[in-house]
Amino acid sequence: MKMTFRWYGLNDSIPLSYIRQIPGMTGVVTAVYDVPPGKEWSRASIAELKSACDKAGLSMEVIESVPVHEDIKLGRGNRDEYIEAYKTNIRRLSEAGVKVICYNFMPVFDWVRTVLDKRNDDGSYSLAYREEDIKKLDPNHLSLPGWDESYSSEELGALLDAYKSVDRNKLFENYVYFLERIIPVCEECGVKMAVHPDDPPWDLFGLPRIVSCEEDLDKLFAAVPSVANGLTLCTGSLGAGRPDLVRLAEKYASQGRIHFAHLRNIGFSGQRDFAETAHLSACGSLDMYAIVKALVKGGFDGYVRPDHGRNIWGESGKPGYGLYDRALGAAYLNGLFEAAEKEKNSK
Ligand code: DNO
Repeated sequence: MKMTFRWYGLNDSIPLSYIRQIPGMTGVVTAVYDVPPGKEWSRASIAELKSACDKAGLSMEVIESVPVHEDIKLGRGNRDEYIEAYKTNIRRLSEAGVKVICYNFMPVFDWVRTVLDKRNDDGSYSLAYREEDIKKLDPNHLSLPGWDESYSSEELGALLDAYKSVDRNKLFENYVYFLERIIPVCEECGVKMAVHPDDPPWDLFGLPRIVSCEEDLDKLFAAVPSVANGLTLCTGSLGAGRPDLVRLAEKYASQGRIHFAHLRNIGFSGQRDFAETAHLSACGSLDMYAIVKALVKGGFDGYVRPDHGRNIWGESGKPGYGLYDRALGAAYLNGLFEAAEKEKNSK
């Protein structure tokens, strides 16, 4: 296992030197943030990030994300142009030593929460999701916390309209079309794609989501069997759908499909209501030790990062991405891996 930490590039308020001081930290997970989806990342911007990481003594082997242009998901006529740019990005990133690319295939929205600053009893703040609050929202006039509103309301309306003719099957077809073109490039240059599951793992605002559960993942891997077509096991995202995460972790790890793991805990307060908690098993609904043991048992040897932390100790960090609670998460997860790996090796 290689422990990593998400870092939002040179504008991140958390310096690389702090990240380096977290015990066991080997590298960062980052991206070029100032290029719109579907465009090429210049070699110079990739090199700038890489050289900052090198100087800090941290690797840059995982990119999160190279976003997929909506026209690829919609299967529009000009998708090939965006797919070509994606291939170029894969090649350029591999030249810089990148091994894994985390991305998602969620239409329009990435992760969605209804609250970014839920105050917990201990005075910390967490991200949370309440289905009832989502139902109250008008998708055409959305104001979602954390969503950067990259579209004007006209653009968003047009996009939502365009998706009316894209059902689950069509979206899946478009997904396979994309993978069939990029996976050979990944194989050629030793890069693994690691899809991030839908977060939360159900349809939102009438938009289909097709990477939500075991059945979806099995279908995806059967359609494009190369192991370069792999998974980011995000326990909080997949876990919100209440699958047997322990079984899934072992199953996909033993298939060699898990290239990256986002480990975090959530606490349920209703069937589709949850809040993000501290990483510790006792703080939430997921058994993090059992999940880590299952990963190790399945032979997982990929990258891990502590996912979303709470805001604690007066920090007002980017929601989910402050320093302190993620550092505590990394220390805890390192402990779980040490225990699971030693137990495995002693058998
Ligand atoms: C949220 C993240 C996601 C993830 C993307 C990957 O905190 O886990 O935004 O980076 O879905 O493309």
